Amino acid sequence: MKTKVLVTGGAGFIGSNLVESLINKVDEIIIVDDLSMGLKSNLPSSNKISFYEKSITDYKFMKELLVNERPDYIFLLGAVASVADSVAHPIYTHEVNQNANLFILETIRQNKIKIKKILFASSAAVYGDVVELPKRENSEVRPLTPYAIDKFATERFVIDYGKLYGLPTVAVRFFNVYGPKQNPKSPYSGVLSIISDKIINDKCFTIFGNGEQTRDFVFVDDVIHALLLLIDSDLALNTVYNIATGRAVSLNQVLSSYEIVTGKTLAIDYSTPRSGDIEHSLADISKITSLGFVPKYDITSGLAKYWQSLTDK
Ligand code: UD2
Repeated sequence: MKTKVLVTGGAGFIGSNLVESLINKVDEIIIVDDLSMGLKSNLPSSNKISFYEKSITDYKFMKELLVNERPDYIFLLGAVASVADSVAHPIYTHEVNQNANLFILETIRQNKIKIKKILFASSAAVYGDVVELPKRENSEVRPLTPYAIDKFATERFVIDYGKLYGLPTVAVRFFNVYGPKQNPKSPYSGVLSIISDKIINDKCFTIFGNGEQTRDFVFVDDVIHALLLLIDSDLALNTVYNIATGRAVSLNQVLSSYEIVTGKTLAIDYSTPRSGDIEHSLADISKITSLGFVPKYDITSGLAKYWQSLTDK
C-alpha cells in the first residue's frame, strides 16, 4: 500500500530535514509552506514531493487538500516559529499556531479522513520559567508568551481530538534543536545558527549574560529519529513527549566545543542578559527513551556534523 505524508512547514528547518529523511521511506510527500521562514532550496528535488506555497490559514485550500489527498500521516510543523514575532503579532500567531491546526483536526473529523497518525510540534516554551529541573512532561507548565500559550493549547486540542474523537495523535515538545538548514537571520534565531553564522563570516558573537546559562541542545538528526519513532509507535498515542538529549550544556561549553570542532577562535563580547531569558533548561527524556529512543549525538558530535554541512557547500 502506498504511504502518503503531509508535512506543514515542510520547507522550514525541522520540516525540510524531516522531508529529506522521509524521501526514502514513503511514496508521496505533500508539503504546505508559505515560505515565511522556510526556503524552497531546503528541499531535495524528488518526484515524490508535491510542494504548495500556501499558508495553513488558507482554509479553502487546506480543506480541498485534505479531502482530496487523504494523507496517511500528518506532521504539523508549520508555525510562527519566533517567540519575539508572537509577542509583536499575537493575533496573527494565534491564527497560524492554533486556529489553522484546529481547522485541520476538525476537517479530518468532519470528513472522516482515515489518518494513521497526526503529530503536532509543540515546544519546551510551554514550561516557561518553571524552575523544576529536569522538565518532565507532567511538570507544571507556565506559558508566558503568545507563542507558548498557543503551543500548549494546540497540544491539548491535538491530544483531545485523539481522546474525544478517536483520531490517533501525538505531540512533541522540542527543546533547543540545532543543525543544518536552521535559519540564522533573526536575532531570535536558535543561538547555534547565530554562532555558526558569526564563525563563517568572521564576526563577533554577543553573549547575553555570562554564558553560564544552560540548554538541552539536541541535534536535528536525533529529532527526526524521534519523530519517526513516535509517528510509527502504537504506544505513542494521544500524549506528549519531550524531545531533547537529557543533558544540559552551558553556552560557554558550547562555544569551546565549537572552537575545537571548527579550529577557529570566535570573537566574543558580552551584553546584558536578554529579557525573559530563563537561566537553565533541561529535559527528562525517560518517556521517549522508554519507547527505544536513544540520542546519538552529544554537543561535540552534533556540532561536528553541523559544521561539516555548513562547510561542504
Ligand atoms: C528558545 C525560544 C523559546 C523556546 C526554547 C526551547 C526564542 C526567543 N526562545 O529559547 O521560546 O522555544 O528555545 O527550549 O525563540 N543567546 C546569546 N546570543 C545570541 C542569541 C542567544 O547569548 O546572539 C543566548 C540567549 O540569551 C539564551 C541562549 O543563548 O540564553 C539560548 O538562546 P536561544 O534563543 O537559542 O534559545 P532559548 O532556549 O533561549
